[in-house]
Amino acid sequence: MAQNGTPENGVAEGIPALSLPQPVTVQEIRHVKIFINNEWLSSSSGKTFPTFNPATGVKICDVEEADKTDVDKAVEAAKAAKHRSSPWRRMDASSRGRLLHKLADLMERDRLLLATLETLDTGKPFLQSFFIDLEGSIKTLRYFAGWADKIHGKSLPVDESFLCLTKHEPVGVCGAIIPWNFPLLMFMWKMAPALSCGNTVVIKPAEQTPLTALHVGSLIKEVGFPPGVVNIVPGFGPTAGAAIASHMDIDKVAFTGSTEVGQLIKEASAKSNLKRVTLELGGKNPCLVFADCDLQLAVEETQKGAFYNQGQCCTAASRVFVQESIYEEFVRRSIENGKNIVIGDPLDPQTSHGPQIDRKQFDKIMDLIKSGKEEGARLEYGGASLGEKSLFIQPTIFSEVKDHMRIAKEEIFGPVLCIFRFKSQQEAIERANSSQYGLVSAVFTASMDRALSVSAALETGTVWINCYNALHAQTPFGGYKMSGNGRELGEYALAEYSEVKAVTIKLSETL
Ligand code: TXE
Repeated sequence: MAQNGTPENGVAEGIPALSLPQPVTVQEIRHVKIFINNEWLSSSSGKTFPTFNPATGVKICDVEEADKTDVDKAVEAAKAAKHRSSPWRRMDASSRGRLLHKLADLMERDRLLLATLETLDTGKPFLQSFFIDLEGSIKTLRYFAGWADKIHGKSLPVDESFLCLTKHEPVGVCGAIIPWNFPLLMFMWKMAPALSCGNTVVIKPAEQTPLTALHVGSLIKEVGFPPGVVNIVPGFGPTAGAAIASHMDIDKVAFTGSTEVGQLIKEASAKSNLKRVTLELGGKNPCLVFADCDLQLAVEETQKGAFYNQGQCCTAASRVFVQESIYEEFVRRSIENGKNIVIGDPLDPQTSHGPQIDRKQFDKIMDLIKSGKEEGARLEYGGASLGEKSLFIQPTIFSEVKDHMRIAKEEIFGPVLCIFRFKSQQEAIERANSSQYGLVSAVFTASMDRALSVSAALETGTVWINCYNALHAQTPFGGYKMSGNGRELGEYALAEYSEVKAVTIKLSETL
């Protein structure tokens, strides 16, 4: 996820390790409680849950476990904070923007600590946390801070003697349910536009990775957001998450996670109060590599796309279609390139590949790798786990993958590069589109004509041309088909967090 084009897969060549940012030593995790009304609360049930370091299996700390009762409290706080007469709603739009900028400043100040916490909790390599997750989070905040006082309606020419004005108003209380693969970044993708538009939020981090969100809670308080504007309820999906999805006083929910849970969220919305829903779900993202491309660039970008964050990305380059005449060379170079990946302790800045998030994901990936071998794909590289109990999986490359195989159809969400063979452009487009998903795709070619006509034919919310994972705060992100509904980031995101009110005035006199 290059939210700004910094080193993605590890250490920039030639930079001595010591000049790189270094993780800080974390003696004690300070924020482990539920954050409501700018206060730290224990759970109503008295329960806590542990969070683990996936690189070592060692417990980091226990966190207070929010359930429905705590979600109700958080919603109560968020509802009061969005009331028409509340300090938040009466605040100038430009002051709202200033608070978001201040939050970005504090995240800059705590950047090393936040990157360290993110790495401890997720297992992602430290430099990726620092350069991608933190940079992307801060940029997202600043981008939406800039929008806060530029959100406005129109005056419309209408029939007869009327004047119609549109106004953009906040939706109200916005729920956010966050996954574990980009805990801080996904939090910012949802919170920043919500606050920019004047909403209040109740967010549930993933149960595997609550720590950076809770640290941000402390920064929200320090910045001086009015109480109740941001509330954080760490807990589990079927309890705290489901309570958000079906809450009668939550006006909108934004979810990133599995397609199955996305369907549950929509159903819960329909059965409760028809809250607005945006969903960012799975992908089975095709890359089309044409014979006229810059081959080395295509090898490196598709591989980064497949292995970045240990493959735990909705944008993972999971179906790489390579034109027949360059196929063997592409596979050969992919294997060579794979050898540069450094597997190790995610806190070591030299490491470019860490562990998977948990046992459930590890087992799912290993099962899919096994199915690839059994169904006749050729295992070219990797394919094994490292150590008995560890969650590390070698970057894995399969060639001769066929469309009917499980690894060609299911979201693997692990470090597995699947290379397919194609003959003609038309065939490649049809196979790329024959998926229930439609999140992102990529085209590698020297011909801009081809790139543009192929990108027009691809049924995905994003098409990258001669690049991969090029995400920016200014650019809308979201999926076609079962990859989701709605768009995050960019100006388009503002529409997801605003209601449009049409005010029509009868003119008594026309001159
Ligand atoms: O996802 P879940 P899991 C995909 C990926 C992965 C698979 C399963 O293929 O292998 O999903 O991962 C909350 N009501 N992605 O099981 O369960 C949960 O607590 C409300 C793609 O981790 O969807 C967490 O906060 N919420 C993806 C969030 O949903 C519920 C990122 C995501 O968890 C809930 C993650 C419920 N009933 C996984 N059940 C992406 N698009 O990037 C769970 N949750």
